[in-house]
Amino acid sequence: MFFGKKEEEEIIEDDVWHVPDEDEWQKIHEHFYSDEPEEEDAGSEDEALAALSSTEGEEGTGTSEAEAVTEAEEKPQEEKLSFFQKLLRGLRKTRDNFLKSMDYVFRGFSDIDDEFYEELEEVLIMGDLGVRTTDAVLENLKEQVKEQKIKEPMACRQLLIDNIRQQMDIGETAYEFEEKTSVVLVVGVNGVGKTTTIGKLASQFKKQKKKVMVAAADTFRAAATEQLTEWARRAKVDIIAGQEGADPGAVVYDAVHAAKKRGTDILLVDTAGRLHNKKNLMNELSKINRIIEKEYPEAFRETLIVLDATTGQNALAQAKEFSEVTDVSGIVLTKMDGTAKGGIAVAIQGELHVPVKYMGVGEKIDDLEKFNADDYVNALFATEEDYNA
Ligand SMILES: Nc1nc2c(ncn2[C@@H]2O[C@H](COP(=O)(O)OP(=O)(O)OP(=O)(O)O)[C@@H](O)[C@H]2O)c(=O)[nH]1
Ligand SMILES: [Mg+2]
Repeated sequence: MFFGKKEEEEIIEDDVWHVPDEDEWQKIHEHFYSDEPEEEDAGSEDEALAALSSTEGEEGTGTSEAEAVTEAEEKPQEEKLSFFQKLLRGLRKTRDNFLKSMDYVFRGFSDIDDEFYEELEEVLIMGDLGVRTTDAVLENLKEQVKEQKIKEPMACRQLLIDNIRQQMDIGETAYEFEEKTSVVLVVGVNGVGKTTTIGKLASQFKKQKKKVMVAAADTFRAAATEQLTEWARRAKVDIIAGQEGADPGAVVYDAVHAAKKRGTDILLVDTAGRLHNKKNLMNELSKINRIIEKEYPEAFRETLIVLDATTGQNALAQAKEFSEVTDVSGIVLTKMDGTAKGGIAVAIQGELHVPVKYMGVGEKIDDLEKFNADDYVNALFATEEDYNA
């Protein structure tokens, strides 16, 4: 069977489905035609299809497939993992790559010489720690090796780990917004996981008995509002949305007033990741910011930038660009499951000094964890026993 033009037309004719956009087609295509071995996650096929289900309006006219998926998703996950286990699972690829090549260097050299440091530098850069962070880590390490007169490469392994930990140390991460009446603006380029993260956050806050509202200020694509509506339904929270092409500022205005009226604790605002050009995108964010400041000055403000960990150094560049136009107060690193570029978390905290506050470890509603730099470093250098435990 080929999922080509003919089927596309049939799907479009059937009003249960909306027209899949490029990403969705790609997802379907990858799913059905990928040569990769099947993932363990049996729900993913239905999820790919559920992503296409139309759920316009508050009544939720989802298809039966979508409902089945939602029900499955709402069931508590069979396997309850501890935070550290989830972290270990998420960082497996990063750790495998990173630690193996690092230990290869430690074992492969009998002296601490320039060549040893060069090899180590390469490993850190390949692990996506970034040039600046790598330089800082190695500089400290060299000093300590000199001071402590260390001769054995293996003896500086722990020092290296401690230095990486130190790079990530930017003080206690504050989650003040979770306890206040707040507006959380979620920004980032397209496809990084903004909408998914909002769904996950909404669900977590709702479970903590908070009054949560989401605002679909990504009006650039029709599917964006539908997608957020589906997440709002799963998380059982209120949603404020406009028509496709509506002014995102107007949606935010409505949402802010609705939030005030309904006594909402946390308003999560989804924004467009793709606009005609960067200038438009940045102007739109400034406008949204002005509206929130003017209409809701008493609200606590949080701006989370969502970054896709699989993009490595690009993620760092995106964070820098957004920081130029808006006050970014925290970072959400998504897709930490299955990436070998998890080292980017070190580069981000080390260079930007903005805390990574959450980390996405999968596509499901519960796959979002608060980020803890210490646990992260421990997971990155965890032993095989930790993994097999
Ligand atoms: N594996 C994995 N996939 C994720 C994670 N977070 C999001 N995704 C997937 O990434 C894709 C894009 O997520 P969205 O939430 O639509 O991203 P977005 O930033 O809202 O995208 P635009 O609205 O197009 O700008 C979806 O297929 C999500 O399921 C994560 O932590 N892990
Ligand atoms: Mg989105």
